[in-house]
Amino acid sequence: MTQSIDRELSRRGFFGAVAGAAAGGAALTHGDKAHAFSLLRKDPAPTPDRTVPTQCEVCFWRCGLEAKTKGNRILELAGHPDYPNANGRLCARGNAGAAFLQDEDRLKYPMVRVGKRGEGRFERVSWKTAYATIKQGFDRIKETYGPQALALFYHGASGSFLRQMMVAYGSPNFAASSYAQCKGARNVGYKATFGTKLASPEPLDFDNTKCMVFFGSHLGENAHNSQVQEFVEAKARGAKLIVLDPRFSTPAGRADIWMSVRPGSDLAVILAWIHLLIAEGTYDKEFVSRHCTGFEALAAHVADFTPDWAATEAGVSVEDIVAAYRLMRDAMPAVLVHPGRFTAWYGEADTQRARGQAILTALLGAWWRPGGIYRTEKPEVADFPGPDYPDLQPHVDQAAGRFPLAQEVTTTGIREATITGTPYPVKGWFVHGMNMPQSIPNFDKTEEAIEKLDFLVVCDILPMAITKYADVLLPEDIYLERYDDLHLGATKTPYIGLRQPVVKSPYDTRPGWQIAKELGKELGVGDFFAFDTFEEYLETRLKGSGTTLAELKKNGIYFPERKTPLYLGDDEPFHFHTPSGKIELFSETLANAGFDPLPIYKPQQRPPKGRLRLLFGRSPLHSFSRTANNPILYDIVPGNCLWIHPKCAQKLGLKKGSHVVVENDKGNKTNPMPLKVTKRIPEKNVYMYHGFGHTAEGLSRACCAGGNDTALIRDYAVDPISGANGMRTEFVKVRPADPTEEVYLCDVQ
Ligand SMILES: Nc1nc2c(c(=O)[nH]1)N[C@H]1C(S)=C(S)[C@@H](COP(=O)(O)OP(=O)(O)OC[C@H]3O[C@@H](n4cnc5c(=O)[nH]c(N)nc54)[C@H](O)[C@@H]3O)O[C@H]1N2
Ligand SMILES: Nc1nc2c(c(=O)[nH]1)N[C@H]1C(S)=C(S)[C@@H](COP(=O)(O)OP(=O)(O)OC[C@H]3O[C@@H](n4cnc5c(=O)[nH]c(N)nc54)[C@H](O)[C@@H]3O)O[C@H]1N2
Ligand code: SF4
Ligand SMILES: [Mo]
Repeated sequence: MTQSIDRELSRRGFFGAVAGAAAGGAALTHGDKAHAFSLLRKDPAPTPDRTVPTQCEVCFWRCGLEAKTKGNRILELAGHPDYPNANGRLCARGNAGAAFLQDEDRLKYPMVRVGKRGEGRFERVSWKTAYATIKQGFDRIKETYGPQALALFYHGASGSFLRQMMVAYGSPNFAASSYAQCKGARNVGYKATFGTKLASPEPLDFDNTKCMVFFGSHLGENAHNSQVQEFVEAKARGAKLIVLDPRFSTPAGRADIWMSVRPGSDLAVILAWIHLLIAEGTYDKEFVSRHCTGFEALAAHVADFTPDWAATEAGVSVEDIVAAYRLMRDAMPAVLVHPGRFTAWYGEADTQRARGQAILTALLGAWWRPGGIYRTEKPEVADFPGPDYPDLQPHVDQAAGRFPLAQEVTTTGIREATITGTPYPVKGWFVHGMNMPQSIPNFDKTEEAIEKLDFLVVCDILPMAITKYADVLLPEDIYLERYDDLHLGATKTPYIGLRQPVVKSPYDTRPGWQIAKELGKELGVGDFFAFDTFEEYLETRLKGSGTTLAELKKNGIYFPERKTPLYLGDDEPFHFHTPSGKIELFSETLANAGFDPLPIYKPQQRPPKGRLRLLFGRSPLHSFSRTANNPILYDIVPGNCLWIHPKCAQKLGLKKGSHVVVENDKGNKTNPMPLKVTKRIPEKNVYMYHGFGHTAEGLSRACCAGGNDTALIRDYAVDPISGANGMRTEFVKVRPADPTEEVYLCDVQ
């Protein structure tokens, strides 16, 4: 079966894997999996009585959608036609979002712990009791250790109100997994070069590009909706595609040049391209002389980084390196060097690689130029009036003097402080929308930190693994049941978007804003949420914006006039937010902080004998660990397989379709997983989709299905520059599953 899927993927490519499913759920409604959709739709299909525009949050692309409803039931979710991040389509995950409402495993009411922490025994309480219990726990910590001893882990739109609440209460420690475990290194590398971090969606000018360069960025498996659509369109228009990926990924299958680079060697190839642009004098001289500094130093730095050298380092051919260079040269400045998103690969090397990508972009003259990276503008709306926030203590990373260029606090930094008590004790956590056992590496450390806590609050929608450690467990409304704060979109056309309730929660759940407001009042910071209704809050913020809440509720989105040009003007003198005011090829910011000011390539350790490098990526039909239990998505992709090269499989005596266990040297292992033997993954590496192998028994579908990549990642590499956690550093063993071990059947992916 795995093989037929292989064929299916290569035949249909990303159209099949993602965009086909994006076309209004066709893959779900008309395919042989139509039974899954019957969860939502009964025959004969009822006629909707309302269409409500709102936003998806099955991932953080926040696509605009239109929900067709009847009574308190969702009949269909479809892409909003006006939203630039949706273009009238949702990805398969977005289509399946309504199934979260049907999930009987949901958290239904607030609970407090009754057994020992971690035992997972709870009893139902009222919201009032839950708040009072949190107040007691938090106030005790604040009085004994100060407010900095409290920390918030958060990910997702509604977390912003909890952040406000925690900051108002005096905590400087709030961290999202989207920084240290995702795009931290990229943002630091780009900011050091251009003075600005990249927006989400990434400002990629697919409409005008002539050549695209991807490092990883497995679009089509990574299902960021409009980015996949725009990529597909650019390709169809004839734009060239260069893909660096050890694995034959979905875009690799569509590339003009695919280089199966040795993991962690991308920067060697980038340096060779920079070398060629300078040695052959083909870089954009005008752009560089007008906007950049440090060219001489860069030229000296790359003098020895020839294509021959890079080919040996990366394990690719000189011809491919040179041919790719020529494609870029012929297309410049309309070259889209994808900056990447999940860049938590190898630690310091990740900031260095991001610098390399940024410098390459600058030499091609592709920064804020058509066909490269465009300039973003966020629409402005009013703040809701409130008191001044208190002065905050330095957060744990600042107080410890680490990660001088970090743009956010690191999750693992807070965890470290919780374990060691330095630079100061951290005794209370609020975890919102983050399933730490699966998103933060080295769960033993997380568990050790949790044991040291005086108090832990978890707010989630499902009984995920993290919830069993809670002292107080708060159930949030699902995104289709709630308002969130205004969404200020920074695409080519800046926009103000609204998430609004489509249906009412049938349970005793509440939205994040309400939890922050009510709990904030209990904690003595209610003045920060001085609105009676959320509509009042939104209306106040929209004053002077050009639209009103009534309009937004009807249309879902509003486009204020763009004030800044999309591209750099030819004669425009521009002051970049770097120390020199220029694009810094030689980074003063890095030099001043004691780091390499020019991108330094250091080869990664190769797998020792008998070990394979663990690589991982996205299932097109799942988001991280959060969708594994979604009834529809589970039905289609219930778990993951382990990808292995035929030669490695043969050496290990492993057969296609058999079940294997993946282990690290520290005693961590996966559940038995079906083996996918494929040349799409090079020798010495194995690959799996992230987000499976749940251990939470409350997940009636997802529990135990598949392997958990995060469980294997213990020795991650901390980037001293950005604080990000490189997670592709683990070497593993693969063995046949013991015949007595319970296996699950998975016929796909
Ligand atoms: N379906 C779906 N889509 C998603 C998400 C999701 O959960 N589900 N999550 C979204 C989020 S938040 C993020 S951050 C992105 C993540 O997605 P990306 O930003 O695209 O992640 P990458 O790590 O760039 O891409 C994974 C690819 O990197 C390859 N790779 C491994 N090692 C190397 C290497 O050393 N060099 C190179 N060049 N390639 C390598 C792997 O083989 C794999 O094909 O996806 C987003 N889109
Ligand atoms: N090993 C490994 N680790 C990774 C990655 C990887 O590829 N491999 N990817 C990294 C990346 S790129 C990212 S961005 C992060 C993502 O990290 P996380 O955001 O932590 O991802 P999830 O594992 O999906 O956990 C999300 C949690 O939020 C809950 N949730 C979902 N919706 C809501 C809601 O509306 N309200 C509340 N309160 N809770 C909700 C879910 O039930 C789940 O418990 O993970 C990072 N960690
Ligand atoms: S990309 Fe898919 S899952 Fe993510 S917000 Fe858009 S429709 Fe939802
Ligand atoms: Mo991410």
